[in-house]
Amino acid sequence: MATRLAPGETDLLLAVDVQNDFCPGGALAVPEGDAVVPIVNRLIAVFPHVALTQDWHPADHRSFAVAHPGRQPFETVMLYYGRQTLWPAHCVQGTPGAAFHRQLASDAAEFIVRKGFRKAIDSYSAFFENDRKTPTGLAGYCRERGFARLYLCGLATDYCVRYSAEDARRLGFAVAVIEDACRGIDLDGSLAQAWSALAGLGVERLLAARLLADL
Ligand code: VGL
Ligand code: ZN
Repeated sequence: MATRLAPGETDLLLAVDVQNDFCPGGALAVPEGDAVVPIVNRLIAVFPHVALTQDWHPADHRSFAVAHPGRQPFETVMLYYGRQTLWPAHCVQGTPGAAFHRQLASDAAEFIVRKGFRKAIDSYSAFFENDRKTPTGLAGYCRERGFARLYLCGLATDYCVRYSAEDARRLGFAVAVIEDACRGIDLDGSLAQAWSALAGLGVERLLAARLLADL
């Protein structure tokens, strides 16, 4: 039997973008996106510290295809910071699509980081915007709180979860991604690429069932 210590004072559960627009029926629905909700809730119940991210775009955000005449969602363009995938308009500030899934146990969150609120730049990672330089403040928060190990889950595995996990490793945190508490978009092999990039950075890949069973 594997033995894993129960999550403690230096462990943070970070649930990424569990929002209506990433769930079936939403503007940028991730296949089975809502299936993560009960699993994330079970994790929330056993973690003493929980933070959430919330994708939070102005209505005229530059990552939206509609801001680029003649372009379609899922095409890529060059913006000032590099290549950017164009998305259907999603998670517009204050809209129902930007709200957390109503069954998510969001009251447990000690901290909510919003990202993607600057019109000209997207932010997949919870730590840095897509220029990979502009901080969101989450790294400082985690350090001040004394978190050493971050457990990531949520949507989407191959975008916001992946980039958040990569940045967390680069910042020196121990990182685990809880695979069955995530779902991916999978554009042109992005899901397989995400898992290999994460493995290469020493990100642990866990199953919620195992984590919970070991407690
Ligand atoms: C996301 C694409 C655009 C995500 C957010 O949460 O993974 N993906 N905005
Ligand atoms: Zn977004």
